[in-house]
Amino acid sequence: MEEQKTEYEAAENNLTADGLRPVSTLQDDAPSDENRRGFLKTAGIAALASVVSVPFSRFFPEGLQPVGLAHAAGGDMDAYAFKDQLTLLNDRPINAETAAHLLDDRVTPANRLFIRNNGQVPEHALNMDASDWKLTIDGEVDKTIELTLDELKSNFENVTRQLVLECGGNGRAFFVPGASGNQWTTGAVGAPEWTGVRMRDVLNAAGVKPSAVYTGHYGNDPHLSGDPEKVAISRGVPIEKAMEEDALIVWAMNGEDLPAIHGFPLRTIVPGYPGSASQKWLTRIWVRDQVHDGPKMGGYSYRMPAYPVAPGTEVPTEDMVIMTTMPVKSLITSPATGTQMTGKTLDIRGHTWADGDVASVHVSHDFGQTWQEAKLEKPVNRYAWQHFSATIELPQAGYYEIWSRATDMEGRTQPVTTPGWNPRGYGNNMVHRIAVLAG
Ligand SMILES: Nc1nc2c(c(=O)[nH]1)N[C@H]1C(S)=C(S)[C@@H](COP(=O)(O)O)O[C@H]1N2
Ligand SMILES: [Mo]
Repeated sequence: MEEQKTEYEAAENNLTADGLRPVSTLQDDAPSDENRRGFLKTAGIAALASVVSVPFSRFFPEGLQPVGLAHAAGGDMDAYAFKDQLTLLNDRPINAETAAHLLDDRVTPANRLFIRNNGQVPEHALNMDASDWKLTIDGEVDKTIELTLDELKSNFENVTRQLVLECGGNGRAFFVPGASGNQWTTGAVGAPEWTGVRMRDVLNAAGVKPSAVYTGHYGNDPHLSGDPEKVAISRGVPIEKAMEEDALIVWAMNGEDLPAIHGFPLRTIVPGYPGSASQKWLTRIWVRDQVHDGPKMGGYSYRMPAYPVAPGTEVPTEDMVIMTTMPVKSLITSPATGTQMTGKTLDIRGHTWADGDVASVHVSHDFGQTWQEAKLEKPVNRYAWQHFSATIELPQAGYYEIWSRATDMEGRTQPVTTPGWNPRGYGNNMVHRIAVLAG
């Protein structure tokens, strides 16, 4: 791959496919001249500046934040500072996504994992202080239990798994008419390696009663309003999902403590479900005898129409049902969209995931008129993403879109356009598209 990379030049002419932002200008390994590098390294700042409008911020020296920006969202911005070139969609609460080519690593590094916050980062997390941390399991259990972090780590079998975390709203930006919420394009997804314990082991230690039907997860992130009575978000999953082998309570990402902004010291990871089931700053799991009704479980939040609706329909909320499994998807992570190549032979690679294994990935260079099967690797474990690669011989010099389309074990495949419009723009798993110039 190294060789191919050096053949590429980032296109200067903002190559885009419809709905694709040009990310060629963010590619950190392609251009060589010094000015350009300077620009590239401050691209993150430029992205920040676009939110609060700091003129000329793109010329700031590397590592320097424009004055006033660091405290735009209190200490939360400090907790964000370690991120590498994410696209900031909102700074209060912080929401940021990762350009596809920055997700090229097999295991997503912490500094390239998207951020989805509904509230503020709690103070104890900002200070990386877990000394008084306790996790409570209560509700439909034989006995309420309270565990310290040390007890959690030593009383249960520790497991390490690579698991995909994806926001239910990933892809929202492509729906027409648009849906309110963070305008995620393709980057609200990642697959770090998580270490923790199985949720079921912890629930079983409390003794799950037959009356249990759902979990309710609580963290201690302050509501945006600062009102201590208000909960930023509290979602849960059917008890059968919580009892699955790969539903975890974790304290580490890629072998290190969870970063403050990703839930230090503890969070759930419920793979296969929308990311909102993976509660950060976890303090309590309330086992419920009914479907959990915490904030963001009702209305249009993480819910889809029970039947197909015409785009723009005002669906009555009683006709909305809770999203469960996330659909099959793929992402081309190399080359970056907007790449200009010198030859006509294109090596591409990326990741694919589903609720279970992916059966196949196909790629197209002609808008889906013909498809070629990609090489697909097995996942390192269930719910990890799988890697695919392909060599595409382009017929002649010119502009191409490269599409990737994955198919799951049930034969469900990614649509070439946005699937089922819904009020909040969830579950968009349309094919991934990048643009390249050949020759
Ligand atoms: N306590 C708490 N947990 C939370 C959230 C939140 O705002 N507060 N956001 C949820 C949503 S919607 C998503 S997609 C994931 C994002 O996890 P990340 O920020 O670590 O990528 O966290 C989930 N867990
Ligand atoms: Mo989310």
